[in-house]
Amino acid sequence: MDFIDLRSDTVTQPTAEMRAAMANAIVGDDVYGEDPTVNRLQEMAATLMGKEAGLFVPSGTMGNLAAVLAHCNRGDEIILGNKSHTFLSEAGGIAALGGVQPYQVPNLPDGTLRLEDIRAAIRSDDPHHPTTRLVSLENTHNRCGGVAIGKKYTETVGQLAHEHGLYLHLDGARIFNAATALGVSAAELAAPADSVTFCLSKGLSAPVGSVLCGSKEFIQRALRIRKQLGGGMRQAGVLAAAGIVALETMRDQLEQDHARARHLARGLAFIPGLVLDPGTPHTNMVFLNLDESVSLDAVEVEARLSMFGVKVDATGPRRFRLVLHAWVDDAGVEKAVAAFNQVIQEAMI
Ligand code: TLP
Repeated sequence: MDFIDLRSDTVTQPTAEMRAAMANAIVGDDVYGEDPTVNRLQEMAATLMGKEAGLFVPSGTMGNLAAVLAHCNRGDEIILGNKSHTFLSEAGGIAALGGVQPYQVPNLPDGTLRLEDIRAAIRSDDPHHPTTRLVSLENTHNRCGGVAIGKKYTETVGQLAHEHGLYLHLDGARIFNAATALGVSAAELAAPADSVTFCLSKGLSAPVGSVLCGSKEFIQRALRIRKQLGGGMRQAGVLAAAGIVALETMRDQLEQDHARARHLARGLAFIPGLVLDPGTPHTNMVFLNLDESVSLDAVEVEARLSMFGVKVDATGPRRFRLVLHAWVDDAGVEKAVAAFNQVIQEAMI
């Protein structure tokens, strides 16, 4: 069966053009800095982010981890949202591998952190305290509905951080979705941040990889940390080649994904028993809950939908996140709505 896979945009596969570029990539040993394709991707990425330099890493998780470790010493503290991916879904790497303590402040529904909460979290200079070193934001914000965060807010947080001698990191895994939704460039969104990670292997459909960008001096430090983490890859140009095609050809696709997310939300909104989050979708993610009239929980609904060829991820006992991407077309959206309709109707009390 051909599945419609709405679990994540990480399930996207390389396009034919990417596969051709991978097969023909000119490569070298990237640990020696000699892979021309990796170097080209890093330059492209840095330009798109408005930063001096870029570093190709195997994953968004390693990009964020290398950034935190390059900014912080052991025993330092990072201020980040309690719904941030780095806090919730990166296996505690910053603490386990970097000795960096996370200070979580509540994420508001729009993905932001209250400025007064950030201010209150900054430690005074006291030998009892860890040293606050870094603030981290996420854009788009995954757990907060895939919401895009405006550049004004990021500028304000950047200013606040810098006034206190702190750095600002941006987990921009889906920064191109944010840029598309807001009608600004990714570089504008990343400008206030000292470092930014973005992913090639989500909506941009590359098979592997993310790029961490920042100043030359920062990237030099991150390069050593990537090596410590075992992320120094050799002929990585075969992967970077797909990343270059992703940046060249897939950014325009994101608008289409957002339109399909709206289309999906409109279809699901008519199904009794489903309650969509207010304002969803902000970008390529639709969030919804099952109300009490549905006799099944989310895991049971997930299992039944899969029998109709629709894969979804239950993100709570009665909650779903549905993610649109280049591998779901209009017919896929219709198929998903029809499958939900059938499964939910059969489960009405
Ligand atoms: N997110 C994945 C899962 O881990 C939840 C997904 O399906 O959305 N930052 C953000 C905001 C992310 O959403 C993700 C991946 C990452 C970082 C990590 O990227 P990878 O998976 O490449 O390590």
